[in-house]
Amino acid sequence: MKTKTKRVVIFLGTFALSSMIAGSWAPSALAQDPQVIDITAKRFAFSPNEVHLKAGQPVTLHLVSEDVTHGFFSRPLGLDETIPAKQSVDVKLTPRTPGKYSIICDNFCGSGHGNMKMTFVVE
Ligand SMILES: [Cu+2]
Repeated sequence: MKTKTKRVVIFLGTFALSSMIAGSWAPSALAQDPQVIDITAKRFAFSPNEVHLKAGQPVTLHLVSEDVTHGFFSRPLGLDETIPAKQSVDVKLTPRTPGKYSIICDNFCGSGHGNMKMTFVVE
């Protein structure tokens, strides 16, 4: 009986300690790692088509082309990337000014190329 009570106390103590560690460490670790946003380019669309970002918060854009070479261009955001055919490229971005930004494919990729765009919404 005594041993069982001891075990319960140890169990609860361990649980409380791990909760405290998780509570104090997890949020700061999350705040330090830039958020990774996966964006896929494929004739003639980006997926997802709209991404929401927070002003001042750094993100890493993981851009993947599933077929041919695409562009990823937005003058106001300072983006001018080439995503090589069937490859990926990582781009760091810290948007500063809230607003809606269009990103276009600026590398001719076929007949629907002119409509290949997506939106970043910076809040
Ligand atoms: Cu294109």
